[in-house]
Amino acid sequence: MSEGQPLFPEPLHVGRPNIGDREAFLSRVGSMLDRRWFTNNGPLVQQFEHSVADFIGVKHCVAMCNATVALEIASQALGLSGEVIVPAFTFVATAHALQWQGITPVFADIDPGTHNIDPNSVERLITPRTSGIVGVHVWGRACDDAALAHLAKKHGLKLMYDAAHAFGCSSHNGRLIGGLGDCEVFSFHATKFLNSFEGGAVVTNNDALAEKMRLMRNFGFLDFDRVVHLGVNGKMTEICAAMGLTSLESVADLIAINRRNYLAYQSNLRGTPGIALIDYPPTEANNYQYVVVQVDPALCPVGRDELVRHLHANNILARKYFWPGCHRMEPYITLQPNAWRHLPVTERVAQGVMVLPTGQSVGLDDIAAICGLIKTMVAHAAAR
Ligand code: T4K
Repeated sequence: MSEGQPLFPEPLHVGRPNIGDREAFLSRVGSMLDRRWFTNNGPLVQQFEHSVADFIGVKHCVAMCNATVALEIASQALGLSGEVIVPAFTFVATAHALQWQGITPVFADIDPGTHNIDPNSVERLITPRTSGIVGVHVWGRACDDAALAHLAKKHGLKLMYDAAHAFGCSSHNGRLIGGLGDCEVFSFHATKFLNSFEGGAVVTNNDALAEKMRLMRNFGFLDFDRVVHLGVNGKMTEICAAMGLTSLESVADLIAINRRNYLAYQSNLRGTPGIALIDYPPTEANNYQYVVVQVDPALCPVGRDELVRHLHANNILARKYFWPGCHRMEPYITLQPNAWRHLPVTERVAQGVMVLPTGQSVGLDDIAAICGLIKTMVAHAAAR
């Protein structure tokens, strides 16, 4: 690398999509064109739904156009209203899906170890207006379902999970995420572990809830003419299902690549002061889609933001997910100018986290170069 030139000639993104077997995908697209059936619960969507439900071991998978709409439809179907408790440390879609419908997302703090919603914080926020809790399995690590389910039962609340990151991940008892709470919502966005270009799904073991969501995602149509429910257009298209099915066939390979990359980052960065990757506990399955570095300001001589700037200057587009926390985002500052603002753990974690590129398009040489850059920067800062 000569002075002033970036280490990588082309940007290295966090969230570069993974692609399964191209021939299998193109063949599905070919038969879709032959059928002239492009959307509205077509055969590929139905196959995708069955395959996802079987993979996870749940009764129902209701595929949707994206996870944000899936969260909106699920919260309507569950009858959420008033206030719903969510973590502030999440992608803003979790909160927006509620607020968009006039439901107030009440922001809870997180556990510093798991980065997931802290049940103690949740309990303190329950009021007579609370109708539900939405936990988020951040980085695919499972929420403390036992504690959240206990709270939900005790206070008569609905419990839903945003499992956008968590396809192929399990909780501590080894059960794949998807069967917890009243329902769980996956994202199949291009940047997600399992991608269908755009897409999402609600999975549940509740027959009546699944039935209601099927109506709601299709304007409430029961058949050709009868509209029996309020609804929107939340349908997944056939081409998205074709991609989803193809991705599903590659799950084991993609986990292996992500895990290889994660271990390479871990060994390359070992011993760098104040720099540590978050752990994925051996008792839980994970898809390793997120390589999350925690920068400890007490030990690292260079700050997270300076590291990110330097990485960007070298075409490594590290991300500061989920800075600054939803509670510090403009719409919510305006809407909730009160007590929920100071969430110490969320703020500390959001100040210290950066996510690095992984997936199929990132090789071991790339990882060695990225880690080399980080280590050099830390060493130079220590010598200043
Ligand atoms: N709940 C949670 C907890 C979530 O994390 C998300 C989404 C949702 C709900 C909502 O799910 P969806 O409604 O989207 O199904 C990205 C994703 O867009 C977003 O889906 C995801 N979370 C979030 C964590 O990351 P951004 O704004 O950071 O980045 P974006 O979409 O610009 O993509 C990141 C990078 O990936 C780009 O800089 C370039 C690269 N990229 C992206 C796309 C779309 C590609 O190389 N190719 C592509 O096709 O949100």
